[in-house]
Amino acid sequence: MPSQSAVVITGANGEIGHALIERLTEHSRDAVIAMDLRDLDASMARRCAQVVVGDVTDAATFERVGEQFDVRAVYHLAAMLSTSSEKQPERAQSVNVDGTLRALTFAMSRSARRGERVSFLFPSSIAAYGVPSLDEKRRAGAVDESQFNTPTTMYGVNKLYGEHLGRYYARHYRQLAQEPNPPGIDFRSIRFPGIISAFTVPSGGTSDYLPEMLHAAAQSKDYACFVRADTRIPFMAMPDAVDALLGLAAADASKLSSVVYNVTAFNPSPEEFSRFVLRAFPKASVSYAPHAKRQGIVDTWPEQLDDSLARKDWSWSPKYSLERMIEEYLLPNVRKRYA
Ligand code: AKB
Repeated sequence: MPSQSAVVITGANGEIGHALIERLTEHSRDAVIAMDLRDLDASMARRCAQVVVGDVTDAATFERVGEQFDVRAVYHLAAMLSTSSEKQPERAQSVNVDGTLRALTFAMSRSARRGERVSFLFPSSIAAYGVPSLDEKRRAGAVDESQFNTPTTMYGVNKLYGEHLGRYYARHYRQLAQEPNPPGIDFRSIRFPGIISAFTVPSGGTSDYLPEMLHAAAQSKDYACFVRADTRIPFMAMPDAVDALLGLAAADASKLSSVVYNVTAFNPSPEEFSRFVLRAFPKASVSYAPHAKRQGIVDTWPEQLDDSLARKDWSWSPKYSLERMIEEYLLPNVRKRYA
């Protein structure tokens, strides 16, 4: 019988993965099993009970998770982000959809073994939205989970489908089967806005311009922003993103009225964000060289998210306003990092 309570984190080497490993290994008794295509840094690997290096599209990768672990939860973070996915849509389908299917199948099999449901946390994205025009984007303001579910990117299509797949596995799996199903999974997902970390520079995303600007400025470099100065989409600080995942994971199932929740914190334009950044790092500079196609993608993402459902159902609330994130989280940590 498996004995050690554990959580599996796929895509453990990504930005959210590192932050989540740190948080879980400091504040939870669950063993952490990290899974990624690439090996983890020694400092991260040291925190984990097992590191599985492998592709999430391959069932064999999941089969290597130790039998001794009672897998209580899966945080399925592995994904190709929006810009990378547009370069290789077929590979994106494989990683973002087939990989999710593998992770769900793994969670189902572990639920049968433990005789209880396995929690499945899925980060979805603002990319699940596709607002048809800039005019409509401005008119729409804060968008709720049910609006504009017509993404224009492969990544957005994959994320939206991942939400549906999770709902199916949690609520309707093999609904015509005669024999009883395993206890199954408790699927919960969050549509994240752009996320800003003081410790990692993202790559492959289309919301990367604010974190790229910050990290360039902290090294006194010039930054040519790939979207217009007045572009507006929602963002949040990495510690709040991790809090959101853990908060939703811990929420009482009877209070949850949905499997998909928006979360958000603030929505500065690059120009507004650059004022804070350049005040802190006056030797840096920011210019604008919009990339028409990437701009086109960001223009289909809402300018703000309505996260009232998350606030109501599981008391979600971000700790960091824009000003607080800059003063208390970003500046002290990026100064240390590039000192
Ligand atoms: C991306 O830009 O692809 C991601 C996202 C918005 O989910 N950061």
